[in-house]
Amino acid sequence: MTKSDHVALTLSSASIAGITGGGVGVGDECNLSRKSLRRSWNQLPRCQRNLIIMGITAFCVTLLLFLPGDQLISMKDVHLKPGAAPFHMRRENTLQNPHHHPNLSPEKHGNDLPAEISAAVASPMTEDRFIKQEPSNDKAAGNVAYPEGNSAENVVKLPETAVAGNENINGPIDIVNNVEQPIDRESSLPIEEQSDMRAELEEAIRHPFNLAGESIDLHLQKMQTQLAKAQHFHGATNERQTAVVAAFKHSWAGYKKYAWGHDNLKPVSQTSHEWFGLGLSIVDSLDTMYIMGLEDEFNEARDWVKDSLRFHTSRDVNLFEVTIRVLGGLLSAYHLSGDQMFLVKASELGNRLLPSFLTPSGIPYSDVNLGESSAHSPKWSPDSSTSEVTTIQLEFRDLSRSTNVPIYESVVNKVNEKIHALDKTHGLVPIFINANTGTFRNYATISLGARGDSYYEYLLKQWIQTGRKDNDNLILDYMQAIDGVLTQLMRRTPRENWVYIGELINGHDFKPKMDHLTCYLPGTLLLGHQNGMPDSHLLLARDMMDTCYQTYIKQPTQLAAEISYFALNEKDENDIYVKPNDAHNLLRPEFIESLYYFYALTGNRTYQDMGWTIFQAFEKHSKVAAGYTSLGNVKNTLNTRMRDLMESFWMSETLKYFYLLFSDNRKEIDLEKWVFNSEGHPLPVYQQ
Ligand code: DMJ
Repeated sequence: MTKSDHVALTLSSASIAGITGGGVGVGDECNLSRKSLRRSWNQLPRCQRNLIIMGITAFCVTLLLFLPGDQLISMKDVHLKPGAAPFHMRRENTLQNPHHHPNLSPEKHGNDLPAEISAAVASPMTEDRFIKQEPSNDKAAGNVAYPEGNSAENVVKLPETAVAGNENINGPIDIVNNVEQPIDRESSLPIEEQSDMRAELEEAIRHPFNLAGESIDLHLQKMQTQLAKAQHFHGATNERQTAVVAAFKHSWAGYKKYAWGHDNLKPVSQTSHEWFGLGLSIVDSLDTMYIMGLEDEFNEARDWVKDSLRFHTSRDVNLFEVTIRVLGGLLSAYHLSGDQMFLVKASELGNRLLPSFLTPSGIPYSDVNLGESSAHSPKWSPDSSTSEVTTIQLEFRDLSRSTNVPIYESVVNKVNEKIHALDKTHGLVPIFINANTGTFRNYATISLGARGDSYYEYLLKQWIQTGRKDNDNLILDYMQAIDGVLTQLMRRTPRENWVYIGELINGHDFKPKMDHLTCYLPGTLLLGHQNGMPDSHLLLARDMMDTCYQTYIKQPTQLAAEISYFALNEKDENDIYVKPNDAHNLLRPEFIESLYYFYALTGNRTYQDMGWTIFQAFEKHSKVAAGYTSLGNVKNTLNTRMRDLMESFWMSETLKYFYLLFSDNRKEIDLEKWVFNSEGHPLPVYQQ
């Protein structure tokens, strides 16, 4: 028989069917056909054999790709014994088991993607560690091409097309990343200290009304000498400050009349808005009233805090928001007024926030139930926002220093250490982090706007709070991050040369988009420069001030939009533009905050004039009968589309920074002695 005969015989499916369907006994028949097939196969030219193998492989891959994810999952559930599947499938199996971790369930994950894609987004390092934890009989099972180390070919990479251009934080990337990764149990603390810390943490959670094993009151009585002393403020001294105080009083009156005890005022409908049920507007406004010299208003707010602020309701709250607004508000009121009641409340709240830190990695969960002493990841994602877990440190540290109880500072220092140890992109961080694994989400956006902003702010401010030590990781990370901003995120517009900070979508694709939130940066950069940071920071700060101001005055209302875009080249009609869906203004403070730092640190009154222009724009477009409202559209003076919400940061931050900006005494708050938290609450600077 010639080779070609064999080819003709063995490759014809009809022939194969004929052999297997003949009258010979089944065993013999199979042996015969197997031998004949093998012989025929061996006689095929190598290139034909390769072609056939490639064809079969392509067929199998196509089949797998078109099978829906749930079919894949059920397939593996049925067929795969433990350790007998490719590693990504086995991990998927673990994921689907809701008992694997109390905070993970299939519903929470919503992971209906094929297992391959889920596996593909896990980090290389993580993937490698996971493989090493698998049972050793996998190899014997013969189904796994087992990687031995962390070599390039062992790394499963996400295909570019799977993520490119996907910028929706609630979109497919979130689903893809609903993957539990291995837990990093490493800690820089020695084992005994770790378990001491854990015991202290659990003790504080079990007894929210105690400090260091005794009642909060008793504990604070014993440390009487260290308690805060009241600061003196003289009230408005000029017309502009008086106008700001009037704006505050108008806001407060509306809140008092229509929303007293609730979180926020809805000034158009003249009703209230509840978020956490913690009287946010009252607690957030305490120090503003104290600084403005509004004694009556301060006292009525104080009485409400004393008699009505309770933390035992079973309700999920956001750790970050409650920390910066309520814990920060109480601590600041305590330090400014010297009233110990605020510290008592802050201590109880601090204890009730601690369950967030009971995570495998030490990176806190985003949501905590104050009444139930439980915490979990956000409902929509397994990840916490990076800015949120890194913007609680000033407050927790201050609580420890004020009460002489170290646990609050210990838990946030641990977060600092964890974040410091993670790989970054030129010092810049992805905007999502997993509290279970302690790792950043792969391919997450890098931004100095939403979910990234105050990571950078708190690096500098924590360093200032703790006495500005040389070679401190906080300041080293800050300097590296600002270098990253300068080299990776900063751009100029083509015609008018406006400097702006863009974003890196998926961690690498530049997008010329800047949130209004980013306009806190010039103020922080200037504060850093004042404290010894390089001149490049100052130059960027100045340029950013100009750009942020443009985002206001280029709009017909002279109010900035939530998000601005910038021309990449001359084909774009305008150098700065706003898309219709981004045209809202929420009464945010960031640019006013930066104006305040520029005035306070330079004494240049030009910044006051810039602020006055903006203050008048708020008066014109946002003021309504019962307060000040957010707007839906800053692009049309005749159609501003009032949104009917006055967020607590209007009274806490925006009006406070306006008031301090217009002060005749630019050191009304001495920035050598005080550091503002992210919600505009001044806290004392410590010597170490
Ligand atoms: C405030 O709650 C804080 O300033 C926070 O850091 C960012 N968002 C708002 C104000 O815009």
